[in-house]
Amino acid sequence: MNIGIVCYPTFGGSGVLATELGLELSRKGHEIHFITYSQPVRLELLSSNVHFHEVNVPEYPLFHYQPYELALSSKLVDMVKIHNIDVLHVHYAIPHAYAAYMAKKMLHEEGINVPIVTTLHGTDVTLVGSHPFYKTAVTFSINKSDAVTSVSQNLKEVTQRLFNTQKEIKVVPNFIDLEKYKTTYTDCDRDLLARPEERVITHVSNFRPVKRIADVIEIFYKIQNELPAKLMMVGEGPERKQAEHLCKTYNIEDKVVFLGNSSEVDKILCFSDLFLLPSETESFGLAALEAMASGVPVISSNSGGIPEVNIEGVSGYLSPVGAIDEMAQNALKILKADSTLNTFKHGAQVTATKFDIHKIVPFYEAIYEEALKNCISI
Ligand code: GMT
Repeated sequence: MNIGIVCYPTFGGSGVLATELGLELSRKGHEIHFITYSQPVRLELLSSNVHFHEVNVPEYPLFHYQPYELALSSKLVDMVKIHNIDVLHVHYAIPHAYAAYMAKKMLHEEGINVPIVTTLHGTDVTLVGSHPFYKTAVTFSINKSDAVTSVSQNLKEVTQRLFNTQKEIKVVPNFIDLEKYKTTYTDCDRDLLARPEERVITHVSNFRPVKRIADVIEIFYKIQNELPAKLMMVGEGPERKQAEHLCKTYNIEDKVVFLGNSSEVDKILCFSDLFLLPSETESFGLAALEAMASGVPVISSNSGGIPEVNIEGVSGYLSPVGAIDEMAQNALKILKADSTLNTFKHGAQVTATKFDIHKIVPFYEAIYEEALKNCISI
């Protein structure tokens, strides 16, 4: 199949997932066309069946806001025609599903019928999409997609509730390429970052308020009061400054390493002992799954789709949002004895196998096939 993938090309989970999906589909013999405003960060290599088409939005002084969805829909029309794209898979409803609908409509005028598969990733529904300024267009885009998927059962239920839509939503969870997370402790530069007796605790995110970065620091503060530990903060975002300030206030600056964005998260995870994800909400928590695949147990909040990924007492522990004391106590329960830590490491790795890329990607292929068969004519 010739598949067009539209996504945000950044470090965010939706872009990472869309990129890994495209790469796996290409390995399975499909022709993949990434269509977005810059080359996706995890797309290091293009090959004979992986292509990247840049969407350009020319600056024009009259426009206070540059019309990205207009440029994207024009580009989609061109790419579908030039590359005979069979199906368009758009990740994140805003504005991708909307732009794809416009492209579909324009193509229809020329006698070309292309199905649109929309994957909802979370904040496109929970935080942004349900805002009254966007809700009408997002509801329309969901209803007009040929197929809609969500990354967790929880996100499906939230979408149906918030958008009052009868549209069938298929749950296709995030997945992981387990091969990539097989690096062993000895392959990593642990010595550069922590002493042998220190437990290594890691957090990876885009440091948005929804991640509750202050909770990460406070949980770590309580942990390091009880045992030697280091905190690896991976990512960039609006809350980073405040987090650095908090470390100063708690006088733990020497124990917290801010590593910035990294495309080698697996190399940091391979020497981590614990992952913290105390998010306000999380449709799935791909970052937690990446940690688990590396054998890193997870201390998380119990909101959104996280309980579908992190299993209480097996891969880690879950607590109500903001329950910092409980999260720190649970972390210590895991970290204090090597034997307990090893049991949880094993539990995390086994739980992650449920989301093996080879089990999940065929669901998307089946959805494309079905969408092609039943493409809604407009
Ligand atoms: O977590 C983020 O802020 C990034 C965000 C995105 O849209 O890129 O991630 C969302 O999609 C991921 C992939 O499906 C999910 O694993 C994340 O849980 C979800 N984030 C939230 O719901 C906050």
